Amino acid sequence: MITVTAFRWVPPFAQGLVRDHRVRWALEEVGLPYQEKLISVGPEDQASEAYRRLQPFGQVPVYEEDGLTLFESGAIVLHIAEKSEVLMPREPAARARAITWMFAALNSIEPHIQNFTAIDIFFANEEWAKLRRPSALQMAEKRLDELATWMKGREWLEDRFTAGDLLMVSVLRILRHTNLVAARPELEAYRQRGEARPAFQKALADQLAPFAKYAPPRT
Ligand SMILES: N[C@@H](CCC(=O)N[C@@H](CS)C(=O)NCC(=O)O)C(=O)O
Repeated sequence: MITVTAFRWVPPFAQGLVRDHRVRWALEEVGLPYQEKLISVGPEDQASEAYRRLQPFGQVPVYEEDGLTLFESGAIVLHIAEKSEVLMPREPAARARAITWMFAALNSIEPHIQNFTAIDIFFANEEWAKLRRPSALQMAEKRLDELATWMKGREWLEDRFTAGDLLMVSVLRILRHTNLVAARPELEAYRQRGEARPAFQKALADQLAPFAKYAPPRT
């Protein structure tokens, strides 16, 4: 049985965005059952020697399958995608294009979006963050504009949904605290198409379920 490690609870800003969602989504798309292993945010689980052997950086997700342990959501989604044509075309050129878009999502888009989002979520009141924010926003917007141009007249990044779309939509969702995606109709429609997939919705519900159960008591 496949096991995916996820957090038992995270603060609201992260709920629905934790990177195990991408892995759950991929598993739902290809129809592979899995069980979740829930860990706590904080040193007890994340910094333990046992967990670091699974995930050197103490992060989620971790993926375990028949003695194979993987970390890095992109690598895990690729591993799952290789199991089914649903996420990865068999034809070599189409496969290479799908993988290209996986890297584009994680290398060319996500770092800028994440950098900008971290400023807003974690450092908004810091003086340095106020100075840095405009240029971080500019870089994120540049990439979004370029992606929106590519998406004109397209339903998916290529001629069908692939693991590249799964990661790209996941990355765009990180900006949900802004109107940056909504302001670009091609990207907004694309995001909505991705989120409308039943596999996406199931994965989201499954990530959110423990958060309600393990929410810390209100003070
Ligand atoms: N590049 C990694 C990033 C994983 C990551 O950032 N995980 C976050 C949750 S979305 C995490 O575990 N954060 C806690 C921490 O870094 O201590 C991946 O894609 O798997």
